[in-house]
Amino acid sequence: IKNSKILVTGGAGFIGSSLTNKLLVNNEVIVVDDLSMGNFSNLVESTNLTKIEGSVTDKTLLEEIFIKYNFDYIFHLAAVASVADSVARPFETHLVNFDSTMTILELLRNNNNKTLKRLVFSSSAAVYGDDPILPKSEMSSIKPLTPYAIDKFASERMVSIYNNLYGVPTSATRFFNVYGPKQNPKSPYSGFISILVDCFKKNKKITIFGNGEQSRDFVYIDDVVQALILLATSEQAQGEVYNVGTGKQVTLNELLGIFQDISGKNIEIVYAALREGDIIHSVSDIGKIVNIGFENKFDFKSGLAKYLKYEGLR
Ligand code: UD2
Repeated sequence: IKNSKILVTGGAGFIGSSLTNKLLVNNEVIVVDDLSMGNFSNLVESTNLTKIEGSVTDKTLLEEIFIKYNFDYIFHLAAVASVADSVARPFETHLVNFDSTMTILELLRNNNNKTLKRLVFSSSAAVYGDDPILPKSEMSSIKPLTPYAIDKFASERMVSIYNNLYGVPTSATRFFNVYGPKQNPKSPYSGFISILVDCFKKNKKITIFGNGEQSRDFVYIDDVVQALILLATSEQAQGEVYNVGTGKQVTLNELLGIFQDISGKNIEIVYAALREGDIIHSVSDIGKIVNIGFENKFDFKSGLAKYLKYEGLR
């Protein structure tokens, strides 16, 4: 993507800031973030960058932004990413995780979106729920089990329907477990790897919920940024949803072993009861996105090695 005007909601967060820093090299980027999990210090300084502190639930703010700018691309990444938070506050998180998508879609429909080439919505593997059939492909059954998963699925369907009915060009991703620099470890429901690194730096024990034999498809942030840009620019991707993962699963115990190998240090582990609602295994089928040109640049070991180098742990 070059010489474009781009909106990144949640652009100060983990995935949003990584994407924005990459886009800023050749484009003008407007970031909207309420700084609930993100931080503007995640972003590089650039004359191409406009930072707006505000919430995507603020319709007046979004209206003003859409009047001021004609975007070529929009990446809607702002969300309450904690599944547990959605269970505790279903109504509030619905405003962020679903209503904001509707607001953006309506603004685009009413503006006749003359310049927009693509809106990319970020959904989640949470839409698959706890169906034990693996790997999860885009054709797998959908079993959203939490307000978070319902809102992600509804948003993902809604952007597709605005594409089909109103000609608003959209695509959607279903992220598996994303990790890498700038992931905020502050919540107990932050990414496991960010919590592990944080515990390690602070000399704290890591708690493993269950026996550590549960597995996830951990995908490195650079590959996720690559996937987002691919979905924004691929003609074939218009109106479609894609898994973003590696297609490989790693158990938490394996992960700890690799972590200790790379860092050369031991980490103290405490075992606790399995988290309620935790799924045991999760892994993506990435055939669909590979078909449009995606290729992981990082496997789990090389991704974790790059992350630990960034953190100064190797
Ligand atoms: C991920 C997403 C979530 C949603 C979900 C869909 C992240 C951060 N969360 O949740 O937004 O999309 O997938 O299925 O990517 N664990 C520990 N100790 C800890 C923290 C976690 O043992 O201190 C375990 C946890 O019980 C789970 C595994 O580590 O078995 C991964 O946990 P997570 O919170 O990183 O991600 P997940 O898959 O629950």
